[in-house]
Amino acid sequence: MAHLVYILNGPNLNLLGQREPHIYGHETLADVEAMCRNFTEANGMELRFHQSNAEHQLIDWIHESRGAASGLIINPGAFSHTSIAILDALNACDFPVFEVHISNIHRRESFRHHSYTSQRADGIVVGCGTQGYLLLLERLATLLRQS
Ligand code: CA2
Repeated sequence: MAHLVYILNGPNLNLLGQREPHIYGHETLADVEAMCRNFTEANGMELRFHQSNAEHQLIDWIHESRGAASGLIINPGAFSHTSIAILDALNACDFPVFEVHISNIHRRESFRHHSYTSQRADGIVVGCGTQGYLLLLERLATLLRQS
């Protein structure tokens, strides 16, 4: 059976490609989804790709992934810096969890330097643009091949 992978995106990531291209680039979230889908289809994986501006919705998707998914990649957006609730939900997942940030949060405002959700992440990619999603899918595919 194909491994199921969740990719979750937090608040304001629906605006990707529409504003602040100097920080987030020109690609839209639909472009990111298409890129991820190409990868998962080519590697025999199934993908659920979601975005929400609501903390509870992200938590519900994390709960849904439990018992169903083989791995999860999350860009929690600004919730990384605020949400113990999302960290608690991720802590209830027993498969590989990865965190991605399009921008280099460590080179930005100090309030972006700390991420609660990173405490659960098995790996983190920051500052590699939208390619970070693909780098983490590669990592997940490697881990799943080894398991
Ligand atoms: O670099 C990232 O991926 C972030 O998770 C993006 C978040 C930000 O709050 C985090 O600190 C780092 C912001 C989401 C994107 O917001 C946009 C706002 C306007 C135009 C385009 C995107």
